[in-house]
Amino acid sequence: MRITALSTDRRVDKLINLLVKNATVVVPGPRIASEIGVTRQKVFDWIEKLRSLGIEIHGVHGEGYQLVTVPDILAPSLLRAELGDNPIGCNIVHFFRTDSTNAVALRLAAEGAEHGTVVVAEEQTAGRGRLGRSWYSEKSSGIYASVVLRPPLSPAAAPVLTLMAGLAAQKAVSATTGLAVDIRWPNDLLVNGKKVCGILTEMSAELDRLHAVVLGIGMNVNHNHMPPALEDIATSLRMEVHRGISRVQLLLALLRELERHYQLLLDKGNKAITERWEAASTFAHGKRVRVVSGAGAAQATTTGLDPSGALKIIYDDGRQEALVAGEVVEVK
Ligand code: BT5
Repeated sequence: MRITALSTDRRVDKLINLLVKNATVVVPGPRIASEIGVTRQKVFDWIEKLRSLGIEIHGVHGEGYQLVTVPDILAPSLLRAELGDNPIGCNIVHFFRTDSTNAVALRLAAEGAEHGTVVVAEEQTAGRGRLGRSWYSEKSSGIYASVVLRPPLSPAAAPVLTLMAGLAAQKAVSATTGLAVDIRWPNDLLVNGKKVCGILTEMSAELDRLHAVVLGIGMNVNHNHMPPALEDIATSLRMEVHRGISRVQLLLALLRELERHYQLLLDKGNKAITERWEAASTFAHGKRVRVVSGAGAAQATTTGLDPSGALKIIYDDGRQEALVAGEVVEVK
């Protein structure tokens, strides 16, 4: 696979790894330069780049560099070491900045990227949501990750894969933060009624087979506040728990939960996912919702998932429907 030219230079990853491994000492600049095979000037430039992402690196004049705190950067070397043989995360492509990790992952998938390849970015300039909407992707504050899956399943399995991702994300966030996390169908994570995570599933498929599915996951982690346009509907984990959360630990938890739930789906089938989803979301049963569709908006009550992952609802006028895609908003 050809890794896209703009992804982070592997030598920057080596630099981070070297500093982390020698965190208690000052590492001489010339030693860093020779170990990673670049000039001292380049080392200096990269150190500045890492500092611009909020990583505290102490420079001791004439001696070298030392990390002040454990860096919270989604560097492949820091992540890979913790993931063992899990297929999800077998290959991690990192960007300081990219347009959209989903766009990159779809390109890599078309070039043959293997199952489990993960694309992560510290910042997105064109993060996207569903239906052409955008995803606010502040630098170094969130997790912007896209996972390439190659499921031995038909395109009909796509909705359940999406629910599977929401479930995995919910488990990762609640285990890492201790927060109560709800899932709004199909897969927005809500904390105290506000969105902390959105998931965008995109795919390439033939009639009978999924070639590749890209699960794009955006999480608001360490934002101190949300922009005015989003503050009524969105929040970050830090804003809810009043402390910083390690993005590295949260992403590791997410990738492990994705692996676990993906295996569950393959081994036990849709029901294992839809049952767990129904238990994990207050939106599954008896929720009063407004259903927004091309035809307009109408009020309904939810009555569970059908085996394909569609949300069953009964409209106030008695009509019943199973929603395959679309949007529901809680009516209070
Ligand atoms: C989503 O769309 O919720 C899917 C978002 C997926 C983002 C990830 S980041 C990594 C990967 N690469 C990408 O380019 N995308 C994926 P949707 O359900 O359409 O929600 C979008 C709506 O959520 C927007 O119209 C805003 O109202 C709101 N929104 C935008 N940014 C937000 C944020 N950071 N936090 C919470 N809500 C946000």
